[in-house]
Amino acid sequence: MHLPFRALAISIVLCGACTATADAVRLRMLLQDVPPFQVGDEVVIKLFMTDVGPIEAVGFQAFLAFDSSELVFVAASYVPVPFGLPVIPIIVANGEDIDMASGIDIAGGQSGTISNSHLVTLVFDAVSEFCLPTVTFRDHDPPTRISDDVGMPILPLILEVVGVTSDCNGNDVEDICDIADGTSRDCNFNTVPDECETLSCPADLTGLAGVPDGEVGILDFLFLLSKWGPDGCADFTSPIPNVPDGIVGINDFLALLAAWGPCP
Ligand SMILES: [Ca+2]
Ligand SMILES: [Ca+2]
Ligand SMILES: [Ca+2]
Ligand SMILES: [Ca+2]
Repeated sequence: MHLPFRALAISIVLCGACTATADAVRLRMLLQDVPPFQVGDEVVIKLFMTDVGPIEAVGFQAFLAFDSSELVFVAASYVPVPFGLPVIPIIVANGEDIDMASGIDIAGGQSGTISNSHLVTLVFDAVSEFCLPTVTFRDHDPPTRISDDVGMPILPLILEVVGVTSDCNGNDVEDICDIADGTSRDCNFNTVPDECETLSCPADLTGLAGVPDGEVGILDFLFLLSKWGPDGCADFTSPIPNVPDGIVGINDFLALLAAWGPCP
């Protein structure tokens, strides 16, 4: 199943005789799966065209590169609307390069568009472990572009590749990946690194479903005992209230007893 994870951040601006990017058109890669990735995982990236106008787009060409130490190319397909006449009919990988180009199908009744459009779906398989896949717009002559009705590039053009979108702890790693690799804890299972949030009921460690249940009781008590020692999710306090100290110990135990009952 592909979840609507949207990742984009790293941008390249292609600009002819222009000075501002306020009216820039964009080609953006959006990751469709939730990172991190393990060997054998499917990695789907969709290429979108957005922010076009007032000049209508009648086609595009894109020259990509991927990291073969992370990914193996599986398949790619054009979306037949708004561009139903591929210039490069079949999208293949040539080494680490992938080329694609398509335009409007005039005979089929298509005309230029300013609509935000999904252009291509790319499918890869992961061949190593990584957080975010490395797929880029590579240098090429002619370059990646969105074209107008006389074949000229519509500029400025911003190229956006998959990048970190959620980094509350500021380590330049996607927070979901921080949690997955153990850099950050997520003891309340909300996919937000715990160091980025203040827990309203820190002694509510678990519940019948294995997640906090709004009550501090026997399940939390037993959970705390099971985690006794270093580096457990039951470490929620220390001699300084509500400041974890890396040890599940007597401070956590006493604070849990003090909080016994429904969460405020
Ligand atoms: Ca992070
Ligand atoms: Ca959390
Ligand atoms: Ca509980
Ligand atoms: Ca503690």
